[in-house]
Amino acid sequence: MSNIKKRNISVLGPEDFTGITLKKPADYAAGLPAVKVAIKHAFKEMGVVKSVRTLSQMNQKNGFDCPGCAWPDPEKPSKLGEYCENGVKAIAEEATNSKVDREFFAKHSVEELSRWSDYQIGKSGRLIEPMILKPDSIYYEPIAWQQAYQLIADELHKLKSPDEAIFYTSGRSSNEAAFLYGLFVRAFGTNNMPDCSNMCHESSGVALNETLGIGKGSVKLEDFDLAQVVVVMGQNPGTNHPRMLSALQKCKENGGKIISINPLEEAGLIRFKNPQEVKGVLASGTSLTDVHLQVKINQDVPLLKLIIKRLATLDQEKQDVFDHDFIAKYTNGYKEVVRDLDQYSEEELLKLSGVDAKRIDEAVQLLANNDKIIICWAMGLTQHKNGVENIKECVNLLLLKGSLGKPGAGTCPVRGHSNVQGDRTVGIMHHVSPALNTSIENTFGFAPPNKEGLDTVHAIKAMYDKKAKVFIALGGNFLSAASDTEYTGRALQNCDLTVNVSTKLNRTHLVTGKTALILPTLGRSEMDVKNGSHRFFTVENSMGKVHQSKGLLKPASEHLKSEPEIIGEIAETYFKGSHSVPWKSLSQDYDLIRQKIEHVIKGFNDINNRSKGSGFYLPNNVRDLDFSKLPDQKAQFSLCDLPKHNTKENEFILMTIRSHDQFNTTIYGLDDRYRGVYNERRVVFMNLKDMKKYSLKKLDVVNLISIYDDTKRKANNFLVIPYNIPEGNLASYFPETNVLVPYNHFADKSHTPISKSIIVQVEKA
Ligand SMILES: Nc1nc2c(c(=O)[nH]1)N[C@H]1C(S)=C(S)[C@@H](COP(=O)(O)OP(=O)(O)OC[C@H]3O[C@@H](n4cnc5c(=O)[nH]c(N)nc54)[C@H](O)[C@@H]3O)O[C@H]1N2
Ligand SMILES: Nc1nc2c(c(=O)[nH]1)N[C@H]1C(S)=C(S)[C@@H](COP(=O)(O)OP(=O)(O)OC[C@H]3O[C@@H](n4cnc5c(=O)[nH]c(N)nc54)[C@H](O)[C@@H]3O)O[C@H]1N2
Ligand SMILES: [Mo]
Repeated sequence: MSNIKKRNISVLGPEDFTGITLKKPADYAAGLPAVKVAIKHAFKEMGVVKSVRTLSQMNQKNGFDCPGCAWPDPEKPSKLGEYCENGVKAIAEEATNSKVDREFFAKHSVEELSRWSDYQIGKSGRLIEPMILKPDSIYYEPIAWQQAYQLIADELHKLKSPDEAIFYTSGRSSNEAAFLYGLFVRAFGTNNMPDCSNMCHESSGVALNETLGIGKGSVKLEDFDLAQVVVVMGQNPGTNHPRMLSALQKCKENGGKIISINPLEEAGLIRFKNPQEVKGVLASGTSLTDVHLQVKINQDVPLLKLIIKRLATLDQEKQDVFDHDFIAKYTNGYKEVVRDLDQYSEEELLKLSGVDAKRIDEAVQLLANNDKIIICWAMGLTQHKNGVENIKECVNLLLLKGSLGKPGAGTCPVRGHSNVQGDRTVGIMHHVSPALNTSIENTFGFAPPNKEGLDTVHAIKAMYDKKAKVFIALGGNFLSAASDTEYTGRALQNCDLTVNVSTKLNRTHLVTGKTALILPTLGRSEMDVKNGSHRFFTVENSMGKVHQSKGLLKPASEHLKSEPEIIGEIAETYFKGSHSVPWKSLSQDYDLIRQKIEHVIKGFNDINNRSKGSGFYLPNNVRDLDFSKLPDQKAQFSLCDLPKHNTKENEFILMTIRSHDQFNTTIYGLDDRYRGVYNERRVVFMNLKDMKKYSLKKLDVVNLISIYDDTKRKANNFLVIPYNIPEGNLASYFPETNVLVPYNHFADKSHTPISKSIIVQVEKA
């Protein structure tokens, strides 16, 4: 095979500017501009008629679940339809009228396409037929479905060990697809199931499992109506979970208070004009944040320790600040956690946090006087070396206040992808679960492997080291989402075969193994009809509720297959029709898959019926204050160390965040309206004092450089934007900055890449 011509692929893509305009950052979210922008995106991608039809069916009880995020739907969706600006963008992106057909691929080689920006690549349109990139070619060409399945089966059979294959999942897949996929991967013989959540909420899962016995949050949507204090940490709901703002609005209207903890003052947390109410469009809206703690990047642990220390002092005086009955009855480690605080001085913690002392007083007062407290968080806490400890410190606070297992209180890790939580629940996991394995064996008659599989960062290393040779992805955009773009690119290029089951074209289709396959699949909004039956599937939202989703739009092409069908056919072909699992019938009849899910996974009984309407909640031990699975049958306090960075004089800490116009690696547009940046993504937000220190002016061009283990990584061409961000901190968008994140630096225990605290230097270009 050594005479194969090497493709001349650009792994990173272009680094050019697109023509920036700057405005003042916004001081409210949504309102009329959101409606206008949503309509613009919808009409541009889908045309007027399809837009109206599509949006009226989104998040309604008989329609489809918004692919935008995992925030739950209210019991009574609004008459205007329950969606938000960014949900509309997500759906417009999927239901676009543009198509990537065989003529497109005949015209544009992968070499050429790899020089397009993610924005251009995504805007090409929907994938509509299976395509193959042969080893000696730079052009994708059509392939029949059955031939594609056969090729995959042959490559899998060629491997020396099942552990030489990697099976990635992104969180858009339904419970049914994910269950079948996990089943096939285990039947094939490996647990190599890296998942987008490895880069996302894995730190939450680990921390919550160890402290509370379940890797999910405990609150329900209605708890926001009752909460006295909601803390929103390391999360930008105005952009990433806009429908959460309605819940915060309700909390405020009921007298609740909001504390936001974030290095940035995000518009969505300042004020909200609810676009689904007339007054929200016309009037001044609801002010949300009562206390903003402008913490330095990754200094949440010192900040929380300071708050807890202050609360402990107050509790010593009055004995009623902490919930001592709750602590005695339900928890382990209280004394140690309080004693541990003695080693820190308040001055030291305050200085590390970077927060104004007066604001901390206000937050302490709110937390001292109330006990219906919800803590919400997302990537600002999880994507650090100490991501797991960040969350454990939040749990400490909730345990001290007895803010768990009662109305208006609890943990709220706000999930990313619309079914990332469900995929995990039904078995997408690189760890071995003995209970799940036994259950699978009893139901299907084969024994799943008992060896731990590879997560995302270790899967990349295995491919780089040529220990894994086949990469299969059920959704996602592995290359752009993962850390260390150049290293990950090489890893994928080292594979013999890379396969992507996808809706839209992305970079992972262009930076490939020797042979590559694109298998186009139905999107969530599309009608899935087989043998005259209009099939539905189920998803689980961020609060553990399972419900149905039924696509209603005409599919982008008649050649598309559903994810379960594709998985079932691969399995059927691989096992040549002789295996204890009836792959083909499962892949055609989702009711049969659901029956099996019911057998194998706890809490899904009578799923076919119960998932109708608003659906049903899965069991959650924290809601019941049942900690029987944990040591001493108690919830666990944790001793968390302070994060260490040892930055040198000329180094910054960089967080890589989302603009308002993207969904992860899908770039909807080039504006970040709330932060006042238009028509440009290659920007870096910097404190004015730092700009002066380094003699930088607004819109100066700089390169960002990270150095880890003597390896220098560089991202070129970023425009400096003066911004209200703590000194020594920087913010920039991903995926452009993923080239800076070292593949081998990740959170302890959860292995989540350190995408929110990368040490960088800034050089003038
Ligand atoms: N429209 C849209 N919706 C999305 C997505 C999208 O890309 N676009 N992505 C989906 C996915 S997969 C996910 S996981 C979620 C992501 O949702 P978010 O986590 O809200 O997304 P990020 O843009 O990464 O924002 C991180 C926030 O944390 C803050 N932050 C960064 N570092 C720190 C820190 O050290 N401490 C504190 N306290 N704050 C910090 C940043 O300033 C920013 O406000 O959204 C989901 N929904
Ligand atoms: N530096 C940095 N890196 C990050 C992050 C960060 O904050 N900073 N965030 C991380 C996070 S939180 C996450 S979750 C990951 C995201 O990682 P991924 O989930 O891998 O990436 P996405 O961009 O969401 O994937 C988009 C692609 O999914 C495909 N797709 C969309 N809908 C469907 C569907 O219904 N079925 C199928 N089969 N395919 C579909 C489309 O082809 C689209 O191109 O990125 C991570 N990477
Ligand atoms: Mo995510």
